[in-house]
Amino acid sequence: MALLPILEFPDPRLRTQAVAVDPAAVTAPAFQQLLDDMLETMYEAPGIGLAASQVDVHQRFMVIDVTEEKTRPLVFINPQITAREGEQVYQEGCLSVPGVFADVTRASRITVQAIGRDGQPFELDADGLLAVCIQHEMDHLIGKLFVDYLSPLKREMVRKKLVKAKRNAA
Ligand code: K1U
Ligand code: ZN
Repeated sequence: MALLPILEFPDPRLRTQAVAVDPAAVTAPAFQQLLDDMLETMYEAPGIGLAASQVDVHQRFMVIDVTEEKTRPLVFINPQITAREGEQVYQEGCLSVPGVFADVTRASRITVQAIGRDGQPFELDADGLLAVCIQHEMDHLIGKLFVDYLSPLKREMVRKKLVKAKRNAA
């Protein structure tokens, strides 16, 4: 098991479009190891989700666990939202944008189809925080960040804050 470094905004690599995972590769030991490393990295952060893009792996998969007990790890490979309804506002954070929280409006209920870590397709209906988190992680896979929902002025303030924090930490 290994902790993976998480890319931070405004790193341009976060803007990369991820490509589909070859379904035949899912059960390969190297891919299974990567999933375990991502789950370990997410739990250690701590976070409730992590997209492969955030650890500089530009393939369409992500891990999520929204339980308080951290007992329900979910793996979504090549996820697709097939239905969405309603609206909800949630104050989101992001491991790639540390220390910043902002309200984002997303669908309140979604249906997602994906491949699980066993290589089998599945479908899931989600609402509440799980629906928010799936949509947030799927945005990462197309190079989109939650700060993109902010005004350009607020996003620039966030960018300056993080660049300054990184400079001071060096
Ligand atoms: O994608 C990420 O950067 C992970 C992110 C997921 C997320 C959080 C909130 C709304 C939408 C998506 C996080 O996990 S940020 C950390 C966080 O929210 C958290 C950490 C510990 C306990 C509970 C929440
Ligand atoms: Zn994020």
